[in-house]
Amino acid sequence: MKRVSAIGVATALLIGAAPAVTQTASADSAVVLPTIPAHSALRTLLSASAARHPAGKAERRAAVGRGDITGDGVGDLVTVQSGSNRIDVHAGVLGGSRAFTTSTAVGTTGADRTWIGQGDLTGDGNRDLATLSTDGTMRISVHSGTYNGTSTFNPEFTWATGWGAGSLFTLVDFVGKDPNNPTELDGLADILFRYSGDNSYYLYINEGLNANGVPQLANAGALLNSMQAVTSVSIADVTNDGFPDLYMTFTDGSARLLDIFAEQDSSGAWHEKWYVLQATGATSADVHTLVDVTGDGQPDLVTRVKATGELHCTAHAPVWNPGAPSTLFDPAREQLLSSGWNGYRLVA
Ligand SMILES: [Ca+2]
Ligand SMILES: [Ca+2]
Ligand SMILES: [Ca+2]
Repeated sequence: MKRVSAIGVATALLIGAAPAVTQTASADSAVVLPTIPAHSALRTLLSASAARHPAGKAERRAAVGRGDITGDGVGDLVTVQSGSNRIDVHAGVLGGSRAFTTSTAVGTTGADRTWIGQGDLTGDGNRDLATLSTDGTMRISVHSGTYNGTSTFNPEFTWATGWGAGSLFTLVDFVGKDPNNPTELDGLADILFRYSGDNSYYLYINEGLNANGVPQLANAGALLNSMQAVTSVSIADVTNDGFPDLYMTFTDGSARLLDIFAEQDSSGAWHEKWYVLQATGATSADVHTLVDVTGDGQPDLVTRVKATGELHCTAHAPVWNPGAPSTLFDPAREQLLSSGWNGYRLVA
């Protein structure tokens, strides 16, 4: 694993030359699906997990908690308003229609910000904010520990530069920092992103804070190749196996799920599998995020349709059925949460 200082990210990206990408179209797909490179962090993860947990995935331990911003343990949304660039937190409320209807301004960000993300970068259980500027600068605002309007987040600071070639950023506790036991999540949000230089999806592992309180990153390399047809990524454990799954939408309008620990062969090795959750229409929404709205502990699908300003929720099925993947987020269960969301240029 290549260790990088936060400021060395851009250099690391350039040095970390990706393997040659072989384009292969899956037989059941009109789009190129991402593939896991042969000698990648994920392959290592799969084999390490098989060695450590030969009896199966039920032994893997889930995240200690995904954290939130308001402090009640229920996931929240963050937006940046068009024009004013005000940052609002929309409080999650379990049980349905009142979710995200109460908002609180927590600050203002720059007009040059093209992405905002939320995740616990410091490991205290409170989600922090990260933003990306058009010049490739990533800044973070650490949660103060108290949810209190504009004092909720400490002043932002520059975390790293050189991220301009990245897209589809996701902040999520994807692996634990202990290389001997990566499937035990550590509560530290890692960062995943597509690099335009090779269309691969990279994982930078959060190794915790340095003496100055700045999260340190280690480049774990490319998780996936051939990400060019992907239009959004949201990561959460929706198959209930204790390890995050990757929900993606594609240029053909499909929504698909990559379950990393889908099947175990007779030698104990794990294999990933793609599932089609929705064949068409998924890209009518421009924001897709996985957060528990109903309160059953399973992530629901929350989407924003910018054209109508509507925020929708599709409740997670009671049980993940790999034989009927389209039932996971059955469009028949889709509900309107609220309107007026077209005024936000960024949603996370
Ligand atoms: Ca909350
Ligand atoms: Ca935090
Ligand atoms: Ca982590």
